Amino acid sequence: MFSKETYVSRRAELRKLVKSGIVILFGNNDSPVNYPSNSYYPFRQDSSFLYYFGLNRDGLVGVIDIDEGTETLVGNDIDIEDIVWFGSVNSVKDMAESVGVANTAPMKSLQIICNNALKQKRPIHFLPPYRYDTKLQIFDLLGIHPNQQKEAASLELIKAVVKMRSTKEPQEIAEIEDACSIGYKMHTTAMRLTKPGFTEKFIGGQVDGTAHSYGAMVSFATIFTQHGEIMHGTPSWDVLESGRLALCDSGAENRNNYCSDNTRTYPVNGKFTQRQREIYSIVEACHDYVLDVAKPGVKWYDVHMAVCRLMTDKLKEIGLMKGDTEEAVRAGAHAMFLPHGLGHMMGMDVHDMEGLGQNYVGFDDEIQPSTQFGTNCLRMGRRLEKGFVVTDEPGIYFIPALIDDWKSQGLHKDFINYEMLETYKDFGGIRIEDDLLITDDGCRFLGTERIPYHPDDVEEFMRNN
Ligand SMILES: [Mn+2]
Repeated sequence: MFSKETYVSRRAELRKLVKSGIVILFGNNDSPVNYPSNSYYPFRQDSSFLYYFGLNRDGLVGVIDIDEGTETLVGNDIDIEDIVWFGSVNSVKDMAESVGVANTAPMKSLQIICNNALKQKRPIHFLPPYRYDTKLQIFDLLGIHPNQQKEAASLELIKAVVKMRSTKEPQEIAEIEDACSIGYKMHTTAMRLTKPGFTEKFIGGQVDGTAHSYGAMVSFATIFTQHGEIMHGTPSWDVLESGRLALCDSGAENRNNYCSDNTRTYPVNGKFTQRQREIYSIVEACHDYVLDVAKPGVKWYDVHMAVCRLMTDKLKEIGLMKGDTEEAVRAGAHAMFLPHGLGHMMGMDVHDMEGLGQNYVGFDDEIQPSTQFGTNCLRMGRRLEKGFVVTDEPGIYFIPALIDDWKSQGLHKDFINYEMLETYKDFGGIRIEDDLLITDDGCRFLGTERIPYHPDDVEEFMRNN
């Protein structure tokens, strides 16, 4: 949690941006796993609520009446039974005071606040809800059916929140650096333990346990797999085999709810084969290229497309692609190998603010999302600004089903060497991912320690650990 002043000034800025009406920011509630009192642990607060109210407790709602200039923390104080089971916690009044909010009210008064605003036809601003209990709460309060709540969410509020959360404050950067340092420990733990004979489950569990032992949680479900070509390949019971590659995509969410997100791919037996090293070096070149070109004013969409062209050039050199590079990329042929985007915003959410809508977070009037296969997965296209944090995560994948599908249609056969590609069906996939901070005139990696990724460094690390 940051200082009281941080939250006071963020809310003041939000009031200025939204201009009029009532802003209601819903905090999250505990979420049951298999029966009501067995909740997912640890509790995860809503990120926008955290950004403006800083309080990491369930059952809270923040109300900002812009016209009247008042702020209210809505929530119920816990009763004696709760104290018996969970110990004492701060009162709602104390919590409000700690983040500079003057007023508090019990949860039942939220309906009265809403009824009054509705009667006066004042704008009520809320963000698109993503949890069903919040959707029900909004249904009760405002009478908007859950199916219509995404459309009914306030565009003014969404745009204001995106504008503020996109640019990270120095204290937020420090938190992301802290998450990256835990991420470093998670990844190097996996690299140290990866050896033939262990299961993916075991390594994945050690990665998660490393995050937990530093007081963090994972920023998303850990990916650890020998099937790197499956984008979200969670750890299976498969045993690690010599000669194959293991891909680990994981990150920490630190104690103040800031994330890291890195991917490394390495040989299970510690030594790349010639063919693995060839493909790996292309991904490495694409990953490093971004460092040279990402800076304020540059469209992330253009960086993504430049990486696609570089990758195509290099795949042509080894014979997997052919033809004119520009034409191949314009046609979308490269998506056979890179069917996802180069990177996404990162902050308190690992895909930062994704729930507010990709069109507002990653795109704008100037740059709209693409509908072409592959490029349509680019979550961020707009111009970079100082203080943005984005991930740089190119990859090359050999997806047997996609190869068969395109081949049978004769798709992009002028650009793809299907005969050669057939021999790569057992290869898997490679991704290298780091987190970038856009600076005054360029960018830099976040995290003080680099998880080894140059192929010689990877082999040396695995040999010595
Ligand atoms: Mn990522």
